[in-house]
Amino acid sequence: MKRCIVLGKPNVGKTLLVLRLADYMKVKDVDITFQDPGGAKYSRKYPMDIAVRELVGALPHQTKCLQSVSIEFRAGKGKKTVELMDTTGLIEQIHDDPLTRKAMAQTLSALRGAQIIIHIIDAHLAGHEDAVSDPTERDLDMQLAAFAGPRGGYCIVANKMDLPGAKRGLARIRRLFTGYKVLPVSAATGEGLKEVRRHVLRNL
Ligand SMILES: Nc1nc2c(ncn2[C@@H]2O[C@H](COP(=O)(O)OP(=O)(O)O)[C@@H](O)[C@H]2O)c(=O)[nH]1
Ligand SMILES: [Mg+2]
Repeated sequence: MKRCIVLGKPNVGKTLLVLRLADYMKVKDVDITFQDPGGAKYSRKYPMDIAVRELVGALPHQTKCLQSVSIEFRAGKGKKTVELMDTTGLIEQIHDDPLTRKAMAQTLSALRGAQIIIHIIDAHLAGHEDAVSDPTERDLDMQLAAFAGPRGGYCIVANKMDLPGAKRGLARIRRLFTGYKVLPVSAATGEGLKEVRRHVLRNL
C-alpha cells in the first residue's frame, strides 16, 4: 500500500485537509489509526462530522501523533488503497514540550516511507507576511521543499484560499517556490480537492 504524508507548519490545515479529502473520496465513517511516538497503535472509527469537530483545532499542535486514514481509489478495473497520513506540525525551533518534540521527529521519519508528499502552506498567512522580508533558506517551508521536493510525488498545497489576502499569498508562494507544483486549495470550502485527488492518483 502506498503512503501519502501530509505535512507542514502547525495550524495550516493538515488535519482538515486529510478529513475533507477522505470525505471527497466518499469515505463515510473515518477509521483513524493513531500511532503514538512510543510505538503504541490503536484505531477509532468516527462519523465525518465528529472527526472534524474533535480533531481539527485552532490551537497549534492539536495533532500529537501520526494519524492515518486508508482511502480506496478506483484504478482501471481494480482498486488501490492509499494510506493518508496526518502529522504533527513542524517548527524550526526545539519545542519545549517533550511529547511534541517526539511527535515532530516521528513526522520526519515517516517522510522517508512516503511515496506521495503533500506539503501544506497557509496562503492566507503568506498573503499577510508580504510586508515582512522574504523567508531565508532556514525557514521551515523552504527546508521542507528543498528536502522533500526533489523526491517524486511531491506537491505544495496553498491552503485557506477562501480567506482574504490568500490570492496574494498564492502568488507569493509561487514566486518563492518556483519549479514546484503548487495547488490552490480551501479545505474549508472544498475548492481544489479535485486537483489534490488527481495528484495522489497520478502517483499511486
Ligand atoms: N478558513 C479556513 N480555515 C481553515 C482551512 N483549513 C483549516 N482551517 C482552520 O485552521 C485551523 C487549523 O486546522 P487544522 O486542520 O487543525 O490544522 P493542522 O494543525 O495543520 O492540522 C482550524 O481552525 C481549521 O478550521 C481553510 O481552508 N480555510
Ligand atoms: Mg492537525
